[in-house]
Amino acid sequence: MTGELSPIDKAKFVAAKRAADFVENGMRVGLGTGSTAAWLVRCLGERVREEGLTFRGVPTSTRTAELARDVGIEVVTLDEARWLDVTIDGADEFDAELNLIKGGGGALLQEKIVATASDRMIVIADAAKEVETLGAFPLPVEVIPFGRTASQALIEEALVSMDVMGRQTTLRMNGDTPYVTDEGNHILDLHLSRIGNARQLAMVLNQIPGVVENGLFIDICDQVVVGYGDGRVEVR
Ligand code: ABF
Repeated sequence: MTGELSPIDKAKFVAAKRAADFVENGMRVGLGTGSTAAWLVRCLGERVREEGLTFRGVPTSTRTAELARDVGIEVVTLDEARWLDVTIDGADEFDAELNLIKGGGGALLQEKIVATASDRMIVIADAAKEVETLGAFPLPVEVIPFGRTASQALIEEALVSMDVMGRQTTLRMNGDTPYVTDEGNHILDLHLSRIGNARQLAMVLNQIPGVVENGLFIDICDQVVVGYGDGRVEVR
């Protein structure tokens, strides 16, 4: 399944493989999106095929749903599962309090809904994702297409009033057209460099009309499985 991996892919793989061992028969499991989560889905598929592991997976994107079905995982919707035992997902950044920036992969809305409908959320990440203060990674904010420029202006105004460092906001593109999420929305990336008060920023952003959700995951993650390029894994 792995072949010859680069150190970064090895780090993602070993974190994902360790986290896959947390899944037990009969569980309902949220399946994240992104390259690290894709390793998780493949590892779980291997356990289904080789050990006869039985569980139901709730994917957080159409990409993950496709991969999960391909590797033999039983896929159900969140409404069918109702509540989840655990969600395992990647992240763009995590800090010492296990707060996160997510959404670089464009799936933050379903990821947040699924993670908050779970008893436990576990992040799998390579060690480069750890930061002292969140914000070097552009913060994704999902907005509805209607009146997007008005929402963008209000976000910029909010950033000024909060005295956040770096206030540039850019519309995520897919070639010549705006990137469209699974929910038919657009994504604004906020280039902030450092987020002093992530909790407050998350609340302020979600008050702005047109904003559907932001990529700050505060007090949602319970555990991080960190992988290193030499194959070591740490569970925190
Ligand atoms: C998802 O995938 C996202 O929330 C995050 O943006 C991204 C991480 O991607 P990767 O695992 O490819 O680094 O988990």
